Amino acid sequence: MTLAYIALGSNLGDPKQQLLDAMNALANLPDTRLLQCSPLYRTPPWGMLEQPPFVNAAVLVDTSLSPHALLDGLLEIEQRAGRVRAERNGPRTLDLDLLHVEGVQLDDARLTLPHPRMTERAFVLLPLHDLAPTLRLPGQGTVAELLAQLDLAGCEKLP
Ligand code: A4P
Ligand code: MG
Repeated sequence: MTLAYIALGSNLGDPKQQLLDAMNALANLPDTRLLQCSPLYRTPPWGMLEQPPFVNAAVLVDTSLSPHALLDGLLEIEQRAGRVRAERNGPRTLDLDLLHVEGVQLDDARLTLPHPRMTERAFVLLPLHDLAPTLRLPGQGTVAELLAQLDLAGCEKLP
């Protein structure tokens, strides 16, 4: 079994419910156990600013799926949530990104690990920090160190 960290985000429909449903779907992936869920955060849109605020979270799973099979599982859950791929950084019902898989570094046509843009995004590192502050990303420092360099303005933990 391998530990894997997954980021969840949504800003269309009922984002909070989308994330709770997605956590449930992740728990039901084959050969996978959901170990931990972060709190949910409301976060200001990053990248494309003219869109609704996001709700973001992160989870830790233990899985015997390969990283690519896990990615397929994530894409299928996004599809079931009605995800339509439109513009980059644009609004979405559900985005599931594979952040880090223990002991794995890879970069191919379908998958890059660790996720290449995670270290610059408070909406990713803030919930990840709740799960794994001392997690060290290859060549980049710990989650706590990386988060300390980011602007958390407007990010708010949901009750
Ligand atoms: N792919 C490669 N590596 C990975 C990986 N580690 N995890 C490939 C997941 N997918 C990976 O994904 C496109 C393709 O990337 C996948 O099919 C897979 O083969 P996508 O979900 O369409 O796009 P993306 O990589 O998520 O990039 P995109 O659409 O630009 O979205 P971003 O960059 O993730 O940004 N603001 C806030 N506050 N909160 C947010 O959650 N999200 C975005 C989306 C923008 N602003 C935001 C938020
Ligand atoms: Mg994605």
